[in-house]
Amino acid sequence: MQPANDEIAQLFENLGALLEMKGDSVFKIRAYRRAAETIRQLTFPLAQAVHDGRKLTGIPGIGKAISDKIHELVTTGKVQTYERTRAELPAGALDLLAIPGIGPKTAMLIGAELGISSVEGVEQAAADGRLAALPRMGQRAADSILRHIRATRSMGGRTPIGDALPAAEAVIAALRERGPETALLTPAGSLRRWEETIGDVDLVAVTPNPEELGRALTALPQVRETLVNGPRKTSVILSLDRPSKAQDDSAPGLQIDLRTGEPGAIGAMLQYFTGSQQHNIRLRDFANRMGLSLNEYGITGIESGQMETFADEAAFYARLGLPWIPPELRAGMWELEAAQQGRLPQLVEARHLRGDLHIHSDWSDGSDPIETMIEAAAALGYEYMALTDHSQGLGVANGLTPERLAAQKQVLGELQQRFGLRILAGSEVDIRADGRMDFPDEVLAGLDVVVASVHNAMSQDSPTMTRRIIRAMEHPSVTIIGHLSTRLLGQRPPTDFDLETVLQAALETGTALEINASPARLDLRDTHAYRAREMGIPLVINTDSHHHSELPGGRFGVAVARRAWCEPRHILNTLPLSEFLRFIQTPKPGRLRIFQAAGAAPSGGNV
Ligand code: DGT
Ligand code: CA
Ligand code: CA
Ligand code: ZN
Repeated sequence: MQPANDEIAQLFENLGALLEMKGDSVFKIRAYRRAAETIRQLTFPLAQAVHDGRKLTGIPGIGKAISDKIHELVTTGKVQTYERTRAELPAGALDLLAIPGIGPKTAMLIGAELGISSVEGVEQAAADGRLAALPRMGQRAADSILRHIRATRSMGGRTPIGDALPAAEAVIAALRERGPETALLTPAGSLRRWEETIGDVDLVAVTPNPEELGRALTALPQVRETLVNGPRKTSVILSLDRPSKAQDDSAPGLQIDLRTGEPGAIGAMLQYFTGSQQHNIRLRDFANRMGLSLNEYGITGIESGQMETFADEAAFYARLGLPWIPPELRAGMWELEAAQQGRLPQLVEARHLRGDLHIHSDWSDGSDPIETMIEAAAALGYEYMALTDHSQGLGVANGLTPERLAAQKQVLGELQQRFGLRILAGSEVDIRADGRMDFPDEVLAGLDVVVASVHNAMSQDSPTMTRRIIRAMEHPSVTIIGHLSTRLLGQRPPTDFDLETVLQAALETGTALEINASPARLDLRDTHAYRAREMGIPLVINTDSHHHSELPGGRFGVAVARRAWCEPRHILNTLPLSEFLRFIQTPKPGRLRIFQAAGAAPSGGNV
């Protein structure tokens, strides 16, 4: 069994933490953390790259020492340095790090002095006074750790962006209404970067009355607990009233960190708290080489000691000789090189979408009549849409028989008379366990758009699932593969398949891949979409709407596409109607040329 990228990343993350406990060199520690971040974002399996003899040292954050350790892990299953370091430290010390407010030094202290190796043990020690009695700890710190343990437990970890963003938007709207005047009040952190899950929501504000803004936040009805209420920073825990099923362990909550800054200096603050941490670290190294140092207040000349402040982010980046970098790209990967070389993409935006090709009605498992869904698409100004109710095999979803599908086509024809947007007849057809389609070929041939999706037998092994998906792609009538991995964020893991082989088949067969924008799915995920885009595969941003209110939800899919560095030319449903029709009416795989003629030739990888 080859270690997956996530496992390799975790090893480096742990190694960094262990070295920090030992008080090792900060540079070494930082290098391991950086490597972990990078490896999590790679779009190819690292173990495979080692087997193929590919050079790893060109990857950002992977130098000789780390590359050697990856080789060691892949070839021997172990990293000696890691095993040795772990043996030197108290058992369970790594687990304690998962508690917010406990850093490596404290974890070490608790393990060594109290012999505690679990979160429950720390909670107990915090409650009975042993924790407060530790050297350099004290009652306040111990209380804060206890509060954090309890808050984290009731929050159950990270929150899917589909829950965090609406909650943050509601807070912003309420503060605008009830708080003091704000010249700026905007998300920062992972939310502004549109990460798929959010640890906590960071807000950055400019206001003449910071204390009042902080108080207004703590007074909102959805706030359950106040962690900090200081002059520059307020932290609270929100109750989430519409939690996704991802976190049903107990009452879910979401932490909000609100920070305020001066109007003339907010550029640096917004930049700093937008992160990512890895982006900031790389940017700081870049600035250091120019003789400049960065912090959340401004940019300081290392020799002169003079600090300059910036009213917005563009001015901040400009001082470093860089164009403004969209937050979605600030991952600490390739964005700095691209910015320096003037190669930043002109990212796709929601306004570029001209159609939605995955929409359900109450004919299958949607909750609205066809007409309501069409009206919602028309209201977004779309030029086209495909109605794609489920096929017969999906009994639970009231899938259509060929007869009902034919009747539905009739209805669509009649409705077309009343609408300006082009209504395409489609279906979301099950890919059966063996890769066959759930409708006969002649039925499929009569449809404009076929979205083929896996909905059952999701635990097949990788070779079987890979063959199954490829067989679906080889079908001449299959336009798009829907939600490729079938994952549900926080609820269902992705299926096992060989990404590179599947992507190659999509390219060879001229089959488009869906970026399913439903915030419960986000499937393709960002890194997979990144690879597909590099290869020149047509990508489609679909909402998979089951209710008319979901049609504007395309923004979550647009965010995935942006994190994958997609421009409009990489997204099939940004094509005008006439070109889109030409695409679907040209037989596979030749239709790929129509897409690529619109500008999306393969761009070649970075690695
Ligand atoms: P999250 O909350 O886990 O989803 O992820 P973020 O990125 O929102 O992280 P958070 O809330 O801890 O911090 C917000 C931003 O503040 C982060 O993206 C970068 C910046 N930041 C925080 N701590 C550090 C740090 O120790 N060093 C640097 N360079 N930046 C930091
Ligand atoms: Ca955050
Ligand atoms: Ca935060
Ligand atoms: Zn589906």
